[in-house]
Amino acid sequence: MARIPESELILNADGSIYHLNLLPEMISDTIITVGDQDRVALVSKHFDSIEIQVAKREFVTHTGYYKGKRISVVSTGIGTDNIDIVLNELDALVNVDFVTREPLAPEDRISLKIVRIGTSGALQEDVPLGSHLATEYAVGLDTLMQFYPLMETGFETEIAVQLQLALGLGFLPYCVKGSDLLREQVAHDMIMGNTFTCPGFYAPQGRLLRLQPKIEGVIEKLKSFEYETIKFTNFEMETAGIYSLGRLLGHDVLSLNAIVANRITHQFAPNVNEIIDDLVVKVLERI
Ligand code: R1P
Ligand code: URA
Repeated sequence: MARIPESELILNADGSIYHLNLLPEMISDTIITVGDQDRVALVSKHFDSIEIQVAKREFVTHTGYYKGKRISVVSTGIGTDNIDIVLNELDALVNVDFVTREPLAPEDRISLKIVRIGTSGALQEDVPLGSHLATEYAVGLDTLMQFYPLMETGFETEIAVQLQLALGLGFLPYCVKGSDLLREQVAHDMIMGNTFTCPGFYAPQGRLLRLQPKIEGVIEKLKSFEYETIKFTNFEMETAGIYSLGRLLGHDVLSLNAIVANRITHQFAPNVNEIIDDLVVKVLERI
């Protein structure tokens, strides 16, 4: 295996990885990600004990025990550019030897279980505020997968191609399905949906404050987009990046969405923290 140079696998003076500031022994194989760093403590407050608390920039990590299970909670900040950092660094923590700087042999590699708990806006009238939605297919409307050799199934590629046509995009989006096993284990009683991961909160999600979105009627186009049995239920900003890098790196990934806005009925939930807390407890019990 080739040694990874200092400029590629960047380690801090204490040996921790560059952005997450973590040493390999500081994380569990079971990881919950949240977007907002202040939500890390809202998850770890349910732990019986907290063993590790580390913070750098928007990346806050708490590792501890919940009913005997060792779990890490990591904040990602917003967007798939941050997901690129978090997923690659979490993977390096378990699948690269930091002393020799060599990737582990395939038979020694660890597959992480990664569950995103995030907020999301609904794109269909019948996805109510306060509901919990598990993403089956995610479409990335960002360009992260222009830079990785993601292997998509024919079905996934066709969804991406049809969506490019429907929106008149100058680039091909990407489409990727998450882990069936993890979805069944953790989300069996949640709404099953398909998610658009957007490279922004405003025009990319059809929001108009003072700037007119360039794609006319984008909400209506996304709401009514259909390919075979697939319709899309919600918007957010990380899932497709997590699902793609999970597939590329060999980790088991699931994105769970607390629905806090409905873009069709124009409602926003007054009790976001409550909706998330209910989801957190479900995940901690089932993960
Ligand atoms: C936008 O407000 C943020 O909320 C959603 C989006 O994906 C984006 O990160 O998720 P989080 O609540 O997990 O941050
Ligand atoms: N997060 C998003 O990205 N969009 C929403 O509408 C709500 C939360």
